[in-house]
Amino acid sequence: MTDASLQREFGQQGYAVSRGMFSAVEVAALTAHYMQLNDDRRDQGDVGGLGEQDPLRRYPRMMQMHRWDPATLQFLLDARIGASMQEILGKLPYAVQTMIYFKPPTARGQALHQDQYYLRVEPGTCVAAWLALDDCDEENGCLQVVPGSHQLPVLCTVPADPSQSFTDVTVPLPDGMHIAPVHMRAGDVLFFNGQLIHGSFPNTSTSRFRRSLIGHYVVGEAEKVYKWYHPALRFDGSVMTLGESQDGSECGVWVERDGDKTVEMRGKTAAVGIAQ
Ligand SMILES: O=C(O)CCC(=O)C(=O)O
Repeated sequence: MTDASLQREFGQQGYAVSRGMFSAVEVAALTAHYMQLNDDRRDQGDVGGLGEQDPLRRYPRMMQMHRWDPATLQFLLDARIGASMQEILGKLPYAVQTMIYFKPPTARGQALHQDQYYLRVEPGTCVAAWLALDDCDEENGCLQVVPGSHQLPVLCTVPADPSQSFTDVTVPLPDGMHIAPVHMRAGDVLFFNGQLIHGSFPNTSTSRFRRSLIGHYVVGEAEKVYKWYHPALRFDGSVMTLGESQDGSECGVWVERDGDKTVEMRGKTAAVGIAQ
């Protein structure tokens, strides 16, 4: 995809995939690096609420590794990601978060959500760069998106199904709203808008991991971000001082009007315990 079509697709659908941005050699090195980190620092992963038999207990998601791991910082500030972001957004964003998902065979997914619910960027929104470290499809729990949902405001959350999701909240979708799997090859990078509804279903494979390395960014116009995401970094690594956004901003609920579902801003966002 050319930079111009990346920008067009991102604008229309709320997401776009840049194919083969990272080489097979880079993907192999990153995968080996994070498997080693999992061996060394698994105790620092996100294991809250997982049962003894849960495969995610052995391979928990890790977050904010760029604060102590130079390889993750290098990924977060990668010039190729910066160039695509510049093309998509018209202005370089600030980097605020990293995550690695190992999603081993039979692991649960993460219920549908909007990242902006957590990052609470003001003004504007956040953007993700999601690097596939494995080929991914429905079998191993690829990312699922609701095309066009980036046009929606932030929705109020409801409880998620804990048999399918390791996180406990989701956003309700009206009947008939279309959820699309994003098939990717290792090395592809998916860019998506912080308002886009996305998540993933369980990994139903008994042998395939679905690892992904993720950077989250806030748009260059941002003045505030939620407390878990400081400091924000420019692509040259220098710190950009942003204010802290607060709990209690409005969120939307679906209501029926003239036979159609529409969103009304009737709720308030609550405190979020950890970064997501
Ligand atoms: O990879 C997944 O299953 C979910 C990732 C996600 O929600 C995110 O990157 O914001």
